[in-house]
Amino acid sequence: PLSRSLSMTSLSGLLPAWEEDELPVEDLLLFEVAWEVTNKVGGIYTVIQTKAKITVDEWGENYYMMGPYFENNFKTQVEGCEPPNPAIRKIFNMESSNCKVHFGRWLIEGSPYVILFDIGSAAWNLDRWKGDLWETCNIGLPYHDREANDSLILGSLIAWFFKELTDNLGDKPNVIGHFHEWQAGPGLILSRSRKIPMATVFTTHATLLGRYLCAGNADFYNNLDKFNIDKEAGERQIYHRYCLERAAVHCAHVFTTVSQITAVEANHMLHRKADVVTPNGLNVKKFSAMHEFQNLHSTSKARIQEFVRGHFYGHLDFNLEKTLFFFIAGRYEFSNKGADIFLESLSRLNYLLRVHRSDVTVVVFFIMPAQTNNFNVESLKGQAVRKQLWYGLIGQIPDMNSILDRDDFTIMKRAIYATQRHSLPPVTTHNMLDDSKDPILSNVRRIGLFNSRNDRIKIIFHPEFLSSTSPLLPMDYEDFVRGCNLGVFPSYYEPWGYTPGECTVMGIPSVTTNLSGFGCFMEEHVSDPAAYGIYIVDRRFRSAEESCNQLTQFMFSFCQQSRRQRIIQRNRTERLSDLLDWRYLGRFYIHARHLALKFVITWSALSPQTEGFRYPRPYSVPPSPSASLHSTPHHSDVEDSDDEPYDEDEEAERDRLNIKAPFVLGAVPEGKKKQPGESGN
Ligand code: G6P
Ligand code: 1S3
Repeated sequence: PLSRSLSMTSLSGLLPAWEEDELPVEDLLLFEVAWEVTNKVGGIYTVIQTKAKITVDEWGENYYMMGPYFENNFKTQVEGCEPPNPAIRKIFNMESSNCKVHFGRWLIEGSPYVILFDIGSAAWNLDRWKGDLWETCNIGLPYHDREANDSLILGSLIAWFFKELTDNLGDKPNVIGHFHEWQAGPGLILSRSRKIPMATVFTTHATLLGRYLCAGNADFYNNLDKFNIDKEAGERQIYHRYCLERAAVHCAHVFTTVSQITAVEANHMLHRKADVVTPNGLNVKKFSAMHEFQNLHSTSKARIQEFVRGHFYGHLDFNLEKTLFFFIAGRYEFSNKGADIFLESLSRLNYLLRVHRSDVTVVVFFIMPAQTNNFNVESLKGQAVRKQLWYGLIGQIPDMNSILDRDDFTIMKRAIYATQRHSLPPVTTHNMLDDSKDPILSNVRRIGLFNSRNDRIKIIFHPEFLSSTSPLLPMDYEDFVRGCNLGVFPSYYEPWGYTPGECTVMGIPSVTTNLSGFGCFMEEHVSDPAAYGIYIVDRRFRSAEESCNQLTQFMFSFCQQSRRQRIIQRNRTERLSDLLDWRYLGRFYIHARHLALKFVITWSALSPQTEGFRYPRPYSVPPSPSASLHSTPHHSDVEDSDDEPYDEDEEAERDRLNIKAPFVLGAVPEGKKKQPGESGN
């Protein structure tokens, strides 16, 4: 049977019981519409791709995703098949030469059904559909905006599909359409204006104006209520897109955003309060052995060390055992992603480590794609020298009886000469197309961190996403993250931000901010986030200067931890994974669907309670209690011995026991319990 009720207790010992009436999903069809279905462009792809499994678990054959058709994506990611549902099959059978629609299973976990519309095949209708849109809501799309035009073609096809479907279905079952982001907006606007009987949800993952205004260096959060939004949109030539976005938001039965902070932003930029906040989750994979992720850290770290040996050949005068790896990764939006304050803080951290005569070195990776002209010779040479040394000298153990052979001396001399170098190890691994104007490189020049011997901070800018087939750093992103010690994401504009969450589920501590959805979520739900390896920089109530100092302090105290403290902290970080698991966060989507359904059918199901909860401070005290501060890992005067026995299971168990008691989701005070449908409406 398709009816299922979720009992969260059965999913994780940490998660509280959650009562919900069964949703008779056999009477419903759920369609999720997004431009990024089978089409990786940005963060929305991660949302729908990772969420698929739990949605299919709940909805089975009644769940469909819809988006644009791209031949290559279809060939590589989708297994074509016939629609099993007769009402949908009927539409496919009647499909005329008007447009091409493709059906299949997306080959990801959960294997959801996908319905993909060939935009090109229907483009000849564009002018007519533009006219329809204008007639319906007075929004005109300029001919040169390809993205907006494509979104209208997709939307018109989707509205047509829903009309046919609901006609075929008659009274039952009912249809829910969940639309993501402005590109899916036209489908929602047209379906509602044509009064198609269906429940609709619209989720925004950022607002168009928010992104534009922040990228333009506006003091965004202090002026949210002061912007003349129509004027701002017009000046940026995005007025029509902004109209589509705003119309979709107001047409939807239920409006959701990915975080509280984006809800506030949307209220100002789009003039509607979010009904539900639907935080982004991940498909968390738990290892059967508890220490597995620590071992993975170790093996991945060894691979990064190998790369660093090559990159710094001739200058490897720092101890790799005392070297930490930090990184920032993501879209190259220099100030939105906080690369600006990160660099400034690194310069201050360098100073602090030097004046404290620290023996710790930090190698910092910037993984942000920029325009390049392949790897640079110096970086490739570094790796070649490392391999030559390894295979030439260490790879083959020399025969002691013939060690004085002339050939051996020659090989040794050549290897040693090869390690001599007259230039500093390069900051960037690639030839940059715009080296002189590149914001990261310009700031590196300003702060003077050129990988010189005296600096404790070394910088490596890898302006391309990582790949396991790279000749330079052959690791995929996940392995790379596992091998690092700290992810640093001090974003200014970040509606959610998956990067620190991805670190968390791999047990890697990270820095985020209280301007990112993820940071606010952690601040709200975890009592002492830093103790769990989530450092939240205050970029909301502090000046840039103060935020820089705070970030510097976070990184400095991280550098002062012993290895043992880092291991403990990683264990704690990993324990927060449950909080980010779709099996838990999926409930907010369920809640949004319930609310939407109430608009179109009489519905007696209880809405799930999604009231607040908090992870308590970890119970266990740090192993080196030299400071009497609370449990945030801190430096001990005497470095812990790395060999000291340490029972991770015991520590985990103590934390677990402690978490259980105060961790009550939906603990609404008596008499204040919400009635079905009350929440958010
Ligand atoms: C994991 C491994 C340990 C290793 C440690 C390195 O915990 O199980 O064997 O020593 O990682 O940690 P670090 O924080 O120094 O990278
Ligand atoms: C958006 O993608 P972005 O990186 O352009 O949506 C993501 C998924 O909801 C979100 O994590 C991110 O903060 C937004 O910015």
